[in-house]
Amino acid sequence: MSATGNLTAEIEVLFSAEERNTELREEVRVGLTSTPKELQPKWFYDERGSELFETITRLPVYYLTRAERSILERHAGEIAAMTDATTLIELGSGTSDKTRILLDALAPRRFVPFDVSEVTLRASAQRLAREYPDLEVLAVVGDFEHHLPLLPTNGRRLLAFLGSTIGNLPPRRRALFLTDVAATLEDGDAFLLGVDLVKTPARLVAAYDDPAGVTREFNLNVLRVLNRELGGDFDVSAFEHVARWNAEAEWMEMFVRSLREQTVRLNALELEVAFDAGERMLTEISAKFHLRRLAIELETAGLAVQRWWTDDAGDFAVLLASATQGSAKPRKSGTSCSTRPAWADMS
Ligand code: AVJ
Repeated sequence: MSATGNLTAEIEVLFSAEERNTELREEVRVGLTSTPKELQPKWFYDERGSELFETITRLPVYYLTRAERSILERHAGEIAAMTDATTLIELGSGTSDKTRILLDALAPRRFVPFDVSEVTLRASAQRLAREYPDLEVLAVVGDFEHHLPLLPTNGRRLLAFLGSTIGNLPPRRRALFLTDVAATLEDGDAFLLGVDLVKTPARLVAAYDDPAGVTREFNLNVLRVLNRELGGDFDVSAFEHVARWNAEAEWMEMFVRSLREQTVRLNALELEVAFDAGERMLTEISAKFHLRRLAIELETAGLAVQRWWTDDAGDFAVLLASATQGSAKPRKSGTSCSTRPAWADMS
């Protein structure tokens, strides 16, 4: 335990502004020239997008955050006892709101919030470092589909991925991600996953199309991100928000739909994109799960579910898993691998 409090957070940038811009350009070019058109949901989260998402989490119709929080409040003690982790890593931590429940129960030595959005991450990491003076806060700017192998490895780790963010990944990418998680876990480490469950379409659609129009703003904000970052000239008022349940795939889909025939220019890409009247561009999928099927998916990826909990209504679930026997790597001894950043094996 440190006698002097640690009031500042350290920030490690794995996903630099330059890499991020390169990825943004490549993904937007591919997405806007595909049929049907699509954008990756990670581009929602500029400062305004992160704020809008925060507002969504407080909407009466958006039950996900409240349901997950109630599970964590009820079972954080049990999770702490089962994992005994000294490092809490949170993927896609955003404002690290629900994290406080885990931090209070686990009382880890170190917290590693990990997110693509550098602005949000800096602010929340700084706030947490001040609130928990004995906690070492090492914020990491990264993309969870690329940078898991670069996470710090010392001590027993609890890797948390909450909020049903995993639902943003289509099945193949989800399987790859889970395999990555299993490969990252060392003996004694654990994975805590929050997932939204399949329920009546009416409630799902309501959660993604709120009467106050916050989700609409959140969705259309991605066009403003493209305008600013790629010199685009999207007329945001010429698009509308669409949320629908895809019953076959069992995921929510969000689109922006062009209200008229129009051409949009993206100067940074030297690209002109034509939209038909009524044409939809996919901006997000949010998969909903069945617990038993998900447990099998985890197992296929090399993760064994130890326990799961749901809220009283059965809307949302939190699962605790570890790497399957034999697939978990033995803990590293003192030597550090050269592909890891220096801090990865520091205590
Ligand atoms: C942060 C990806 C979990 O899919 O529910 C909220 C984002 N989109 N409203 C979700 C979101 C529309 C959210 N995730």
